Amino acid sequence: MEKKPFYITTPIYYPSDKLHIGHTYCTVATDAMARYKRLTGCEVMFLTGTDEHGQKIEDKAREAGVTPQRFVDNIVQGERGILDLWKLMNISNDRFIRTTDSYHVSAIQKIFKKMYDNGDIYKGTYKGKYCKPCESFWTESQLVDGKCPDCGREVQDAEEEAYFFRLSKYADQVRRLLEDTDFLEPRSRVNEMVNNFIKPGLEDLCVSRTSFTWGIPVDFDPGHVVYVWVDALSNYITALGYDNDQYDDYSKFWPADVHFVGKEIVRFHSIIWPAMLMSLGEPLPKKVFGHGWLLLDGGKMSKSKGNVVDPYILAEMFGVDALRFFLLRTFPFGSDGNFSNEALIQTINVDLANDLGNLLSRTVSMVGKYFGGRLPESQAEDAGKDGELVELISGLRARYEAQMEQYAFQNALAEVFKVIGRANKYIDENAPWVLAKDMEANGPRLARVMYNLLEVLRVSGVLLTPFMPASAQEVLNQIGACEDCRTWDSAGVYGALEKGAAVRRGDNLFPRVDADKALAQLEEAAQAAKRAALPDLEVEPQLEEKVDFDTFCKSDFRAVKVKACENVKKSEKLLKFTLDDGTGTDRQILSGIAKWYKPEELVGKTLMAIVNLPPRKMMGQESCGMLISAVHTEKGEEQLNLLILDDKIPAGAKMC
Ligand code: ME8
Repeated sequence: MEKKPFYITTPIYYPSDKLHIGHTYCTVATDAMARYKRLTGCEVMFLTGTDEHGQKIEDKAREAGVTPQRFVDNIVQGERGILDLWKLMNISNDRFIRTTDSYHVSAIQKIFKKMYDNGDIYKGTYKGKYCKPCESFWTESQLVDGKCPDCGREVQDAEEEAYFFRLSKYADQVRRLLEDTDFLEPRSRVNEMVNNFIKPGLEDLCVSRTSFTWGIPVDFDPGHVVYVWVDALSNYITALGYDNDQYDDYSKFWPADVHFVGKEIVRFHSIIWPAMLMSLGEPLPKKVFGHGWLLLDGGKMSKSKGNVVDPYILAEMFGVDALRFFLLRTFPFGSDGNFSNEALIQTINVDLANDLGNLLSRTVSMVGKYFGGRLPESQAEDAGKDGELVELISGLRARYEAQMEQYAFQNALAEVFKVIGRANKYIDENAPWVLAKDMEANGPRLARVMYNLLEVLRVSGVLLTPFMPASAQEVLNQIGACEDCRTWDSAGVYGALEKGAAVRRGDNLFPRVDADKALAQLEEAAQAAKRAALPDLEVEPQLEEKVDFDTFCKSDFRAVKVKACENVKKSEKLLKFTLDDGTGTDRQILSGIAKWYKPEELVGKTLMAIVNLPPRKMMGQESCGMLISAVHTEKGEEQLNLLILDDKIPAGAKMC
């Protein structure tokens, strides 16, 4: 029988800082859902990745003294980077997209062009607020108390040429989608979207920038880069092969079954993304689910507040499965939840060590002690004593499924742990140690008691697999579950385990955590991390990527003489040069070196420039090339020295 396709995604993460427990939460939830769907027999496509363009990344790379590409490569692929974290957390994604992947880049250019050609993207003027010291544009709504959200300083009115997407055209269609269908969940988020964004009037969206370069160039208008959200949202289709030849899964997996996203980016996914797809004439995803945040001390974790929780430290101390389990057992997925180390330790001790761990170790050791590790076939039921437990086991899968289908991970796990709790009570009610005193008379009855306990462990083991893949398999190994009784089908019935099941005692899967000791260790680790307070991922000085010789030879480096030089109005960084490049026509280059040079000291000097780069606009003025300088860091301060040539070298002399 053909498997039903199921396509699920996480947001693609910004590789600007190390990921923290909040990002891990979202990815673990998606992983649990993907594994659950695979268990139920679907053919799953689970996509995650990284969102690598934009001004923020460009700025961070500059601070680190490396190219943006080198910077993101390090955070994505470097030691303890994003890929390492997902490996550690046992994330089973089928695909990983990076928005710098070349197939994605060219697909975005095609998507942008399609929307331009169909009239949904047009050229206009972006009017916004400008922060001079940060050289950043902001919209009115991004300002904090009317000031720059980054540095808190005064902003001024500014304009730049930009492309716009006719978002306003789709306002009614998007509103109907939100109000009349169950596209967006939890439903409480619908009112927020409609009241805060649609009712006040959806404005067209600025979808290109000229004030920085680290983005996907608009190929028919160089100098403009595609707005990072248009680039990022499209990842969900380019990763399937939309407008590219890298993959061929679009017809199978699109529309997505669900996008899991954090609540602050619901707006992009439930308004802008459907409108973009409407413009492209493509089907809409079936659902967007906006999950809550993990808070620390009541506030959002953020690098700048210094209150992020490092998943590496927790996974290393408590184990990956315990951490995965805690995240989904403790917090309702649609709402915010308060993270604390105390809650983590308590969940491990109560649910895992006490309830599940004890049930497993007691059962396995009793089967070992009373039956030499293998149950006899002859077993005696006692309908009165077994009925309730058997019924609970038989109906567990259906109750769990109902919750999982609503992404209610916490409730699905609560269903499993209700049965585990009931089984522990069943041990006390049936007192196996008393039955064991007279094996001749009570052997068959004792065997049935043990069998029922193994069945609880079997069904629970199968249903816990999406949450704790390695530990749940170990539970199933210890109770001697055969392949056929580890399946989704078998989890729906009582009695799938063969009667003569042989158990094999293994390691204590969930050791009790000594809370005081663990909390002290965590405190120490947090202090050590603060002391270290070095760059998040150390960016090692490395050589840049190789370029082939022919490509390099196309670069037109030449001597240029400075005819005039002045500060650019409203900019603290930029100098404007008028240059003689040997062609007989003046060349204008803007360069962000005002911090190091005064205009007057450069007039008459002979510099080195690359002159065949596409023109860029900075602060509304065209820059045709780039001056060459050497950059290094001294006592934490960036230093820059222009490459100044001997005056006797004529303008236009080529570098070779
Ligand atoms: O938003 N608790 O990337 P991002 C729960 N690149 N979730 C949290 C969290 C917390 N404390 N902190 C962050 C972006 N997240 C874009 C997405 S998708 C086309 C582009 C979640 O790295 C956050 O809510 O800033 C978001 O869903 C995800 O991590 C990625 O955040």
